[in-house]
Amino acid sequence: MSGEQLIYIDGELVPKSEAKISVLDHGLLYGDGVFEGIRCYNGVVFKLKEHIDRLYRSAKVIKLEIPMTKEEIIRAVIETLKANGLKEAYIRLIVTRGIGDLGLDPRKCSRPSVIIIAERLEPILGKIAREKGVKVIVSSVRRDPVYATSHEVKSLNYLNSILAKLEAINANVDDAIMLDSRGYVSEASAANLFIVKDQSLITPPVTAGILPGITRAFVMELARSMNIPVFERDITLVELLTSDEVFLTGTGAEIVPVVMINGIKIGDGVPGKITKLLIEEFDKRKTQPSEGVPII
Ligand code: PXG
Repeated sequence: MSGEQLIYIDGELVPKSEAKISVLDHGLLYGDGVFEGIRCYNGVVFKLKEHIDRLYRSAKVIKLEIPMTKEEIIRAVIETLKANGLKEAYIRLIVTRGIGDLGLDPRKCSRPSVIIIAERLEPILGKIAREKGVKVIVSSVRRDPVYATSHEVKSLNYLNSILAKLEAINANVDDAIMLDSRGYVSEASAANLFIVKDQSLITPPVTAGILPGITRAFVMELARSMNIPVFERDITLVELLTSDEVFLTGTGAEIVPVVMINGIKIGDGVPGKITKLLIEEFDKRKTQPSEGVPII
C-alpha cells in the first residue's frame, strides 16, 4: 500500500493529516479515557480478544460506555490493518470520554470517541536491547497505589510513568523500575517485571500496583509449559538486585533482559539463560494463529 496512513475515528478511516479530535475532548483535558497497545505478527493480531476484554474492564471502572460491541471493535481493528496493508503492526486502540465542557463532569460528554492507529513498528527498546539487555534505575517516583489511580485501569493518564521515564532519561539509562506505595517492586514505566531465582520465575502481584499485562500472562503460561515454576508474590529491592536474572515484558518491549540496575550488575551482567529460553519460545509462539485473531 502506498499513500497516506489511514486512521480509524468513530467509524471512518481518515488520512493521518486529517485525523483530529476536539480540544474539548476530556481525553485531552483530563486524561479521561482508556487505551490498549496491541501487536500484529504475520497477519495475526496477538491476543486481540484479551486486549479488548481488558479495554472493557478499564472502561467499566471509569463508567465509560464504549459505543461499540466487542465484535465491532475487533472488526474495526482488522479493517484498519487491511486499509493500511499491514501484517506486522503496532496498534493503538483508544477510547476517549469525548467532547464535554471545561468542567470535570464526565456526564457532560455525550459520546466517547473510538480511535485506532496502526503502524509498522520495531520493538520499543529495539533489537539490540533484546540481545544485549538494558540498564535501568529504580525510580524515586512510586507507582500509583491501588487505592488511587490504579494501573489496573489502563487509562490515558500516564504521568506517573512519564515521571519515572524522565528520571531514567536524566540518568542516561533505558528505563526505570518503580516501587509500589509500600516499597516493594512494582513494574517498569510501561512493562511488567520478572526475576529469576533458583530456576524459578517470580513476578509482583496485581496488589503491587501493576497493570496486569497480557505479555506477562503469556510469559507465565509459556514458563509453566516449559516446567519452570512461576510465583506471584511481593519482591523486595534487595531480592531484585541479588536475583540471577531480571527481565521486562510488554507489548512494545516483548521480553527484554535487564543487565544492570542502579549501576549494579544483575547475575553476570549479561542476558540470563532462562530469559533467553523464554525469548526463543515467545518468538515461536507469538505468530501462531491460535494465539490471536487472524486478518481475514
Ligand atoms: N505495565 C504498564 C504500566 C503498561 O503500560 C505493561 C505493563 C505491559 O502490558 P502488556 O499488556 O502490553 O503486556 C504496560 C503496557 C508499548 C506501550 O508500546 C505499552 C503500554 C503503554 C504505552 C506503550 O509498549 N502499556
